[in-house]
Amino acid sequence: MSEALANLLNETRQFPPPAELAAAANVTADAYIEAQTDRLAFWERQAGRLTWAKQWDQVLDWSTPPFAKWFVGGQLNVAYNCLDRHVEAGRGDRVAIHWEGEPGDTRTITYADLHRMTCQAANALTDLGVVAGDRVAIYLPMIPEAAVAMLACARIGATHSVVFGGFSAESLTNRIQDASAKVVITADGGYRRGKPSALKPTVDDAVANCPSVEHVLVVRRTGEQVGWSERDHWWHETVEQASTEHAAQPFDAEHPLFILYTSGTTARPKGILHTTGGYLTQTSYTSHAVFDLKPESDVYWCTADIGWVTGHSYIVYGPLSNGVSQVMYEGTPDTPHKGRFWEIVDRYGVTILYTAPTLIRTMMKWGDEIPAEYSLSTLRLLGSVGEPINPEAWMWYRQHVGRGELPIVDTWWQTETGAMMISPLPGVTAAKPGSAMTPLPGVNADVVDDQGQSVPNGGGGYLVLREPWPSMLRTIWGDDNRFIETYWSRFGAGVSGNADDPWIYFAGDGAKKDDDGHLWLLGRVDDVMLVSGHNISTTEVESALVSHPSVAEAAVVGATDPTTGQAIVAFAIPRGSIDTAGEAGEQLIADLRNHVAKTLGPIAKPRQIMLVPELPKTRSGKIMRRLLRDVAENRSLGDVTTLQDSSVMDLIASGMSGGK
Ligand code: 6R9
Repeated sequence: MSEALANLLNETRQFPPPAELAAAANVTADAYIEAQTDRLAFWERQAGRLTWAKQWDQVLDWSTPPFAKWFVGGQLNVAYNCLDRHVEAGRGDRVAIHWEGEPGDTRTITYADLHRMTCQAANALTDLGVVAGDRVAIYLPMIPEAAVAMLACARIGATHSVVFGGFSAESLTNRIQDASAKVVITADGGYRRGKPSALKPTVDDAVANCPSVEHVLVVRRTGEQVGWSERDHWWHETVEQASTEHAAQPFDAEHPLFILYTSGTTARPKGILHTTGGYLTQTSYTSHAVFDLKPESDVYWCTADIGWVTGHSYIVYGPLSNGVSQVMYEGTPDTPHKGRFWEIVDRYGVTILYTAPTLIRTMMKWGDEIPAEYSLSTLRLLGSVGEPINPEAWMWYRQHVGRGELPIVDTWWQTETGAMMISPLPGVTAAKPGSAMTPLPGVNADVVDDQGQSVPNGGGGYLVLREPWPSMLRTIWGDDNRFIETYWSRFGAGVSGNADDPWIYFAGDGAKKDDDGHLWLLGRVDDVMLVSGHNISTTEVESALVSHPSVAEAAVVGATDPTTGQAIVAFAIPRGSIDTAGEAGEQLIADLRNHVAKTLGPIAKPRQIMLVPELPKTRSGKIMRRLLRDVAENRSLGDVTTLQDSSVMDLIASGMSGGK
């Protein structure tokens, strides 16, 4: 990484917060000072934003690293904090969820409604024999019952494991088996791209190989015919008939809240385990601080799927624990038309929008004129998560969605971190396009070299976390050794074996510090290319391509090359109106290669660029570079079940003829 190119560090644009937002912001620059003065006291105060049934005795127990315990001895109920306390405070009539189905059907669910629905589900699960500590798998579309199912598990102390609705029967089987889930909650199906998309048949196939599963609860969403067996129960015949009264029992701060398997860009999925008190403390605090949530007036919308950690932390637990109103949307952004998101923003008066770079780049590709047809005047804050956001995509987001004036919070975090770790504070930070800027108050992040030494400003290396944080993963479900090996054995005490050394968490991402010490994320270190002895980050070449006016989105991989070791192969999606037929395409490819060479230096000039209509992505929107490497090296494709749309690979393969 030390030789990584320095192009992004040339980014000099910087946008201070709007004065009005800064003046009324929930969190000011004092938070950094408070956290620096006494980090544990800072987190203790944030824990105090929640309602605890029993106060903790100790903030952090780090006596057996890397196994942390936060708020030791404390007890609370997560669902109580997300629902009951708002209702008890007289805010039951506030809308919790403005839900919109893909076909256009809508539901308005208040906090009191959500509380009743959750109590019913908690009672129904209890009737099915689920007790605290049991695991429940959730395989649902983006319908309110997904949030209800999660909250009901939390309410009775069952550990949920949400599996993306897009995963295959085999992936579902693996996840159910790994956690020995007792119950599966699913639906007949959901709506995607204008038509019903079945889920129940996948569950039937999966459960056939899962002896641990005693019951399957099925929400009726599409009304399509489904197969039925003795262990199946309709949600409307059980949950919706159950009592709406349920007293939430408090659970220990370290009680397991959920398992979530990390996104399928790597081989064997890891069951990331999160617990109760620390997780809720940090998701709740970061929602308050980074989104500047004003529950009495804001309408918040996170476009993530609930099957992704972003849906867990920033649809369910963070926003609901703060008592804000939010939008939840079932479907895809281009059904029935490409302005669907903007229509939703205007319809519900969305004030805060949290989405992913992949979506922003897709919107860029569709063209500026689409958001221009909508008012978008209620928006006051924009967020991004999931991948590095290229500076040009950041600028487009600010210009075409944010009226050229809204702050953007680029939030870096992982399934493993549970909550945001690095991000601007919207009322404080003068953000730079493409940079996640600084660790949040109470978070100790750094960039280190191969030897684990902190790099100076201007240097690059590996992103690490130097101190435990409240919402950190506690282990990999059933595999403490893999937990230690994966995250704690690259730097620090986990390698040296010296108990005096600090334990250092290795995030797996490359990063840089610019001359001001601001952080730039460079993608997964596995994706860094080695070209003629130079380390080049895929993110930087991608950003260079996206900075060309004809390119909306790009993915870059290193393909084995007999002369250079690895060679840079790029896949680029042209913007909407660009002509790519015949010679025009050849010319564009030549221009792009030169553009990269000019922006980054000749060493970064791609050997080959292919113009493609789509890129393969996981359901959480991350580009699957492993597959693209296979395409670039002409290997067979392996398992593509996690792809958003596997027909994409055919398209890419047919675009292979595109010139060198
Ligand atoms: C929340 C989430 C984690 C990985 C992470 C990094 C990438 C996420 C990012 C970002 C640059 C950001 N990532 N946010 N990279 N800037 N703002 O995405 O969790 O699905 O576990 O992925 O995503 O590579 O290590 P998860």
